[in-house]
Amino acid sequence: MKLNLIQIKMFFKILCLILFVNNVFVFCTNSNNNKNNSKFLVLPLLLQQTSPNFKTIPPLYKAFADLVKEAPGSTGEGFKNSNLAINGVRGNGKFGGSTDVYSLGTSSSTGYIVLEWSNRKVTNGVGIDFVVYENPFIYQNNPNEVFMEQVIVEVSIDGVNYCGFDPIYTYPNPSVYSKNPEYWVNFAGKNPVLFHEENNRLSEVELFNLAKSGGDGFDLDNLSTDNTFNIGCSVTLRDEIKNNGFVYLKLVNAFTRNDPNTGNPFLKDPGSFDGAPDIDGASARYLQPR
Ligand SMILES: [Ca+2]
Ligand SMILES: [Ca+2]
Ligand SMILES: [Ca+2]
Repeated sequence: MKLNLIQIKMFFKILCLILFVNNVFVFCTNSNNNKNNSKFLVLPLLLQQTSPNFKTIPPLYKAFADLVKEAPGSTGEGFKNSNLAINGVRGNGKFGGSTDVYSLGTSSSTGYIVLEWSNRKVTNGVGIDFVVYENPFIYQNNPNEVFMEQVIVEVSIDGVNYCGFDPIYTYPNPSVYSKNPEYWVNFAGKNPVLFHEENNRLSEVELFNLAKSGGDGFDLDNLSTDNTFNIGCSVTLRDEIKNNGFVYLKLVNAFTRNDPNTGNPFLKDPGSFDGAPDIDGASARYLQPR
């Protein structure tokens, strides 16, 4: 069978995710962690699961973003099907990544997706206001070592001008990658996803208790006026979003942007296959008609 590049990439991504679900470490991780891997033991499982049956039904929860405004990297196939970012969230727990995900592109022209909530806007209430679900997972029971593919999160009213949350990589040597999520401040793609639309259902209140649901929560009270990435932010826009809500949620592959501390792209886990974040979905706690 002839495989094109995307199919080959998808195969390896599925392979990594499936093996990670079983807490087995293979070539898609940093080789330093591979010393005790037993990848051959899981090949029967792999053969059963290399063709995941992606669910395309709408999510049962109204809190989830349900429209894709932009997904320039989407081909509609496999992990490149942007509908997987609005079809419900199917997390795989602390030690495994969901496969119900849209994988962002790796260039600035393909490495993002813009989601919205049909006919509604997300407003600022008490505490976190929305949650982003990527598919990170903990390495070998150590919560300070997480396999992450970081996401820069921005919000907009008009789909043109955005404000973000001032993402900062704070590791003392910014040229060295850290697997510890505490150094990746204000990024998404850090907290494993526990919620699963069918297998770990939660009330809509529990959905915004991150200890129960997982995912990365953001509070519009923390919205920044920073315009480092030339995204159109201003004090006026920041305040308008804080007071009246936003319509569009933009999720950007972090390494398609430069870290202001180094002038080079934000780092990615050297063990990642392509470093591209995988978006399972997004939910909003406070929704109002537009
Ligand atoms: Ca809030
Ligand atoms: Ca990922
Ligand atoms: Ca999904």
